[in-house]
Amino acid sequence: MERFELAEALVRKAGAALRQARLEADAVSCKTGHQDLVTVWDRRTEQFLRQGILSEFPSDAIVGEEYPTVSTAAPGAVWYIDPIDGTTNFINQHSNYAVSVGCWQGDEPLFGLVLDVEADRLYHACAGQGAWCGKTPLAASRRKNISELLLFTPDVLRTFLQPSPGRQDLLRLAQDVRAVRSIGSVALELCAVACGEADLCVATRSCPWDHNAARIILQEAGGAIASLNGAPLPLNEPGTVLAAGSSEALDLVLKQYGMQ
Ligand code: 2AM
Ligand code: CA
Repeated sequence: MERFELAEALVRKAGAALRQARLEADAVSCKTGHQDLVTVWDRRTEQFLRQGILSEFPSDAIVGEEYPTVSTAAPGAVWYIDPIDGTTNFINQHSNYAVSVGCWQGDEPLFGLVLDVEADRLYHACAGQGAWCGKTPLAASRRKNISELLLFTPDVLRTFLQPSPGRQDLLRLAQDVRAVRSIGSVALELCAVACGEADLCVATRSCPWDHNAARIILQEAGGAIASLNGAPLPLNEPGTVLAAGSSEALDLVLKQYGMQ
């Protein structure tokens, strides 16, 4: 089985299991605090994905949220996996959470898959072949007037209410756009930009497993992504994210609100 076909089968199977999951109170624990949670289902699902990938591609490397990176000296490909992106939503809503799997060969994207589990919407893209939700091709927004843009962010508190020093311009951006919305899942918010349901996404902390699958989908849909200071988004480090429907819209936001 090729990597993409394997990934799709694993993601769909993981999603089916999560839809059936029922959370016991003791299945939830805090990582760094009461706003940073993990469940037995995050760990179980990541183990399922890791075992499925490594049984077919034992030389590949895996970077996931819940377990240490598995790497070989010269990995065939590197997989970035988030078993549940939007764990808080999984716990409180049982909706608006995703399974995210991205695969890269060195600096080159191979494919990305993001499953909106409860909606059973599978976003996917293979490099050079466009972005899709099921059989529907995705096209990101072409809007360029700031006052018409819908901005998504996974974290309203840290992005706008408690911005880091030097990022106060984010509040001015929030005031200038048409409206601000929050889903609470970086992967789903980037996919919302990819399909034109949002025009911008700002995340002040995002990890490789949060965004490395969805960034492929977004770019294949015509969108653009960078760090908040305009630098290229690193593949292997956590950081900030600014995504837009087009490189023109991204440049415009960087020019008017860019944070150095
Ligand atoms: P998670 O659900 O996989 O933890 C809103 O909380 C979004 O930010 C989610 O995509 C969430 O991913 C992510 N997130 C939560 N805590 C984070 C942290 N400490 N660093 C980076 N991303 C985080
Ligand atoms: Ca996660």
